[in-house]
Amino acid sequence: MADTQTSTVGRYLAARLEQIGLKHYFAVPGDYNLVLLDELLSNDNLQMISCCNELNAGYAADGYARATNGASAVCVTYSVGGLSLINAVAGAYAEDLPVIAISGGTNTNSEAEHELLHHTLGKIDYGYMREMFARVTAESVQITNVLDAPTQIDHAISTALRLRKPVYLEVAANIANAPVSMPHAMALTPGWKSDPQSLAAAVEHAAKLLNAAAKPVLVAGVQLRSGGAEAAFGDVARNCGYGVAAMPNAKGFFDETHPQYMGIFWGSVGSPGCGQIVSSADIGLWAGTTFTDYSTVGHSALINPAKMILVRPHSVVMPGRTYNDVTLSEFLQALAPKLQTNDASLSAFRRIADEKQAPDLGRPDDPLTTRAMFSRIQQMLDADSAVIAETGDSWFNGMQLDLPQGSRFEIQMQYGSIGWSVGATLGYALGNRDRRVVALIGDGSFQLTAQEVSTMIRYGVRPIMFLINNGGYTIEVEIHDGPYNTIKNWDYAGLMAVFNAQDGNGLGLKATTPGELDAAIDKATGHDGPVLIEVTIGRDDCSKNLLEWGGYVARNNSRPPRTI
Ligand code: TPU
Ligand code: MG
Repeated sequence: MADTQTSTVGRYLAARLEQIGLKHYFAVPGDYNLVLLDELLSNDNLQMISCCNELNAGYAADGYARATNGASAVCVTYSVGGLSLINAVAGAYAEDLPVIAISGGTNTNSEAEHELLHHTLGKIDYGYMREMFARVTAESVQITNVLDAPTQIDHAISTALRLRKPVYLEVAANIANAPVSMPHAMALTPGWKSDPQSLAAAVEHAAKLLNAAAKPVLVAGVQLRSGGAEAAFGDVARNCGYGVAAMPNAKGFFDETHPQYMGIFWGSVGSPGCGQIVSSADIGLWAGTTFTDYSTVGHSALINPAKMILVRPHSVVMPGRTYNDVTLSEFLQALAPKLQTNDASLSAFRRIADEKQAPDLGRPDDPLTTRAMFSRIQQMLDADSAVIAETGDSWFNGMQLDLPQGSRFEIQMQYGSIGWSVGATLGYALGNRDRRVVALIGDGSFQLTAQEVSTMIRYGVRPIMFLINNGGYTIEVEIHDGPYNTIKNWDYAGLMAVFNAQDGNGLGLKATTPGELDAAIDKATGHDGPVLIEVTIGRDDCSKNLLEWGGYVARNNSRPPRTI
C-alpha cells in the first residue's frame, strides 16, 4: 500500500526543521514567500519570529545556531529579501554555522513564459539568486518540482548539519503548498566517520611526538564547536596535564576556571605569559585553530608550523605528514587515553604568570572609564551568562573577562561584520532562554542594525546590552584614522521608548559615572525585558591591546604592492 498521508512542500520543510531541533525561525514576508509562510505557520511546534529586516533576521539565525549549537532557519522573499540576507549568511559560512536560508521563489510558469518579474534585475534570469548563494553556502537549490522537493529538502538540511555550513533553499511560490508525502523517519544527521587506518596512524604519530616532547602545550580553536569536539578537547587536557590556551575566537571553549588554563593566545595582546609559553613549546597540539591577520595580530604572533600538530575538521597536519579523512572529535577522543602526563608548560607558566590586575571600580562621581565599566561587567557574570562581543574595542575588553564555569562567550572574529551582535543577541536569547545575554556593542556597530531591538521587545527576551558611546569607530581610528571615523550621536537609551511605543517593556538607561552605572546595572538585572545601558566613554579611552593590535593590522594592510 502506498502511503496515503499527504503533506505540502512547506509543511514537509517545517516538519524537518522541527525534527532537527528548531523551535523558532526568523522571517520577513514578501509576496514570493507568503504561501510558504502560511505552510510553515501551520506547524504549532515552530514559532515564527518576525524581524525588521532580512540582514538582522540572518544575524539572529547566526546567534540562534550559536546558542543551541545546532541549526537555525530564516525565511525571506525573493531577491530583495535574499540579497539583504546574504551578508549574514556569508558570516555564518565563515563562522561554521548551519543556517538554513529559505527564500520564496518565482512562479514556475514565469520562466517558461519568459515573464519579466518585479523584485528582479529586470531581465530574464531565474537562477541568479541560487548562483549568488552558491558562493556562501554548502548547497544552493531551487525547488521547482514537487517530485524532487522532499529529496532536495532532506539533502540540503543534512548537508548543512554535516558540514556545519549554511544552505540556500528557494521554494517556488506555486510549489510551497503543493502536495507531497509526509516526511519519513530518517536521522538527517549522518555523522562524519574517519577512515579507520588514517585515524589510527594519526593518533599514533601524534602521541609519539607529544609523549617525547619536553614542554608540550594544548591550544583550543574555534572549529572545536563545529567539530562537536569541545568535550573531547577537555578530556585530552585533563589526561595530559599540559598548559592549555584558547585562541581569541575560541574563548570559553575550555573552562577558564580550570587549573590548567593559561589564557588567550593572541600574540602580544593575549593573556600575560600565555604567548611566551605557547611560542616556546617544543610541540603544540592546535585543535581546530584558524589563523587570520586578526587572530594572529597581523601575523606577528609567533607560531612555528614545524612545532605544530594542527587538527583540522577533517585532517591532521603534522610536521612532515598530513593525515586525511580524520575528524577532529574522533582524533581527540582516541588521543586522550594515549597521552602521558606532562605539566612542564604549566609549571613554567605559573612561574611567569603575573598576578591578576585588581578590579578598578573608579570613584562614584568620576567620568566613566572602560576599566571601571568592565570591572562591573565582570562582577555580573555567572554560570548562566552568555557574553556577545561586537567588533570594536568590545573584542579587547571582552577578551579580558574571566568567564565563570558554564558561561559562554560569542565573537564573530572570522567575519567581523559590524551590527552582527544586535541580531545575534536576539537569536541567542531566543535559542536559550535560560541564559542571560550580556551584549557589548559599540555605538558605530549598533547604528547598522539598531531596529532589531524592537524585536527583542516584541518577543520578551531579556538581554542586557551595554551600548558603548565613544562617539565613533574607535577600532578604525587605531587602524587608520580620518574624518570617516566620527559618527552622528544618537540618544541610544531614548530609542527604547521609541521601540516600546504603547505596549513594549524595554528599558533604556544612561550612565556617565561609575555611580550611575551601578544604579543602572542594579535596575537592569531586576528588569523583565530587554535593557540597553548607554555608557558614555571618552573617545580616546580604548584598551591598550586595541592600540597595539591596530598597529600590527595596519602594517599588514598597508604592505606595498610587490613589483616584479
Ligand atoms: O569600540 P568601537 O568604537 O571601535 O566600536 P564601534 O563604535 O562599534 O565601531 C566599529 C567600527 C568598525 C567599522 C566601521 N569596525 N569595523 N568597521 C568596518 C566595517 C564596516 N562595515 C561592516 C559591515 N563591517 C565592518 N567591520
Ligand atoms: Mg564606537
